[in-house]
Amino acid sequence: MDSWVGHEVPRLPGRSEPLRLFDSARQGVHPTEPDGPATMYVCGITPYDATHLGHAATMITFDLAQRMWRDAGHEVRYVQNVTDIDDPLLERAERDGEDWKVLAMRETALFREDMEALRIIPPAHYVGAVESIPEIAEKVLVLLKDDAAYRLDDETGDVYFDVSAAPRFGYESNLSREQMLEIFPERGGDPDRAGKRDPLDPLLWRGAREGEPSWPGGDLGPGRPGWHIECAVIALGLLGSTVDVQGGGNDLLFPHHECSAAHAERLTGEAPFASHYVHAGMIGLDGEKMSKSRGNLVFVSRLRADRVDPMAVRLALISGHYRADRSWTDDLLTAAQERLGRWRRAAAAPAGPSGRAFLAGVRDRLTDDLDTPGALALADVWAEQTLAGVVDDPTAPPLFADTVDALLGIRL
Ligand code: 5CA
Ligand code: ZN
Repeated sequence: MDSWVGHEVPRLPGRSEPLRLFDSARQGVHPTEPDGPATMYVCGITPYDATHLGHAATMITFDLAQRMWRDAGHEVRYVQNVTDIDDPLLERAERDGEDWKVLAMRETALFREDMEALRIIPPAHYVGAVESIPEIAEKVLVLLKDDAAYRLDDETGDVYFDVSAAPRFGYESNLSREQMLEIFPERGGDPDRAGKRDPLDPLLWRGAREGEPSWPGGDLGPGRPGWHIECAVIALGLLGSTVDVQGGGNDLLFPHHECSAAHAERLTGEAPFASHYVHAGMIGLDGEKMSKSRGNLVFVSRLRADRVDPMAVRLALISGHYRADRSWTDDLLTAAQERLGRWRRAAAAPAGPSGRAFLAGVRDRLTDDLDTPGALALADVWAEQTLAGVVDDPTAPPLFADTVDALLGIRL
């Protein structure tokens, strides 16, 4: 499907050092080491509601990674999916008496507009689950033939992955079996389904049901794909057998990323599927996770409709570190609006303290696991000194503006 439209990214003098990121599997910060182009797969939206600030924060996180890789001289191959067929989408369409396809198209279109407004560099491939179904069905058949999957012994046609076919299962999330069993049903899993070999076995293919959309699955029979295999197959098809980064919010740590890695590794024989599993913290409102099911959402499109500058929204979201679960508040937005105003006034000044030193400082902070609070603090100091009239370098204000544009995605 179509991605969104990108913006020109200013080129900066010099290069940054290799980007270091926290890998959930190894539980530590490690350098990314792209071999040729940097490859990244990010788990995108399930389009049954508008983009909220949590989605936006996660997309901004991986946008920053892409910006740092580019700044280090890498070509970036970035793929993002849209889960445009899944239970939550069908349930919402049913509740609202709407066609699920129309709902998905509308919310995906709104997401694209939000991403453009937030100056997120578009992925090279923006891929729907629906358009990937033939490829997914083919890979499920491969897993079946390989004895890594099995058909339930009933009339449903449902196919499950056998987690015993993944000897390292659990390495990505570092959870104990007890913890996995607790989380699995909260995140779409069905541990109590009769006939499964292991309660943790995830669904690969859901056989056609009366009243539900289904697609021909060849030898699999008609049905639709499970969630984790969707991301594994899309990533493998477009990025090769391993990726530098698999990304998403930390709600995807388990079972989603654990299972998609297990599927991918079984299909390719190569492990780990991702060199870095990178997880963004949850954005909450008033101390609660922002989620469609809780109904406590702040939509990017709503803020845009209220004429809030998207750059202030972006700045507010990156004022905290990407890995921290954090809350959206009115004060956070007000502070970002004031900060943006100060930076804009400073960028318009005739001169300021060294732009090169500022650029080096921002590169240093962002290559260190995307330390945006550190980078923002440097920009605050630079702006403060400029506005106080520490007149020095006339090339500094344009370089300041280019640096925050290219590396932080904030257009002044
Ligand atoms: N379609 C699947 C991924 S394959 C999905 O999780 N969709 S989603 O619409 O629920 O979320 C889209 C992306 O935003 C995911 O990466 C998810 O981890 C992230 N996300 C969801 N809620 C939040 C939140 N409150 N804060 C931060 N990120 C979030
Ligand atoms: Zn995913």
